[in-house]
Amino acid sequence: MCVTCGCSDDGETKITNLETGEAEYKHYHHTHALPDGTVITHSHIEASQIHAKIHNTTISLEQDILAKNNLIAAQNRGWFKGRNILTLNLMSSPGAGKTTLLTRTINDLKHQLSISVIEGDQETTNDAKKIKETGCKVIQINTGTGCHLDASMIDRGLQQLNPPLNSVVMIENVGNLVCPALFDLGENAKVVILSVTEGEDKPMKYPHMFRASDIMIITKIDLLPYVYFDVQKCIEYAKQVNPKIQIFQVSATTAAGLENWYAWLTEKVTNLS
Ligand SMILES: Nc1nc2c(ncn2[C@@H]2O[C@H](COP(=O)(O)OP(=O)(O)OP(=O)(O)O)[C@@H](O)[C@H]2O)c(=O)[nH]1
Ligand SMILES: [Mg+2]
Repeated sequence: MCVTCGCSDDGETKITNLETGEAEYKHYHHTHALPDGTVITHSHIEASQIHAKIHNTTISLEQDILAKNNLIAAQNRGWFKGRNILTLNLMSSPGAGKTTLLTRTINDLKHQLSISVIEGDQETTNDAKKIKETGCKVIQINTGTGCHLDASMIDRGLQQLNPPLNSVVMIENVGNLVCPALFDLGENAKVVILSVTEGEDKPMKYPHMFRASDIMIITKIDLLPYVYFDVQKCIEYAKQVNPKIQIFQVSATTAAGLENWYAWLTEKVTNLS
């Protein structure tokens, strides 16, 4: 269950290795202990049913889910650190431009950085196929009914991806401006991507995502002449919810502003070791 929106991620998750074409399925079973000692083990259970059974222990269930996730995220973080791998968690609403920015970044930096990708979507391997065309290693995680990636999915995905030492792993999260903010994956930094077609008020409306993020990339700036989007106001709103957030303005199609994003990325890789 997602602790943010309550949607069910208790179903089947599929990890497809784009190198081999092999798919691995994992069926999630969750076990929760209630204060009276009762243990609920469930799969394919709707969040509403869980809430009905244990409605006054919802908070401890949320803490249970997040604590378990944080533990695995810490293990992932150690795994990345031991291999000197920089990992970024890219999040945005659906269609903001994550895959387009990723493919452009990989193509532009492929002679400087070794980048592998974990793609997260509810269904299809479309994005992983686009990434594969760049020639880099990629796996696709399909979350089915789930609305975000979690640390255990990344843990299993890494076994398939097997990224090289001293490299970069980019995680494209499921398109969703709410739930992914809550789930630590063991990444070095969270990057929120906001396109100019979404409106400048999004940092105020979805503050958790912008508060959790280290970087905000305002993208599709080539469309600014055609949409009402006040860049300065957007920056102001983002800084209000997160004064430390670092901001880039780019277009993945015209390449405007990409040099600043690339400079940040390469510096981050250099300072990792
Ligand atoms: N004009 C313009 N269009 C862009 C830019 N970046 C992405 N797009 C377009 O926006 C649409 C969505 O881009 P994607 O990269 O698929 O977005 P996404 O965030 O990966 O989408 P999901 O994975 O479905 O959440 C596509 O039609 C892209 O061509 C940009 O910088 N400028
Ligand atoms: Mg995508």
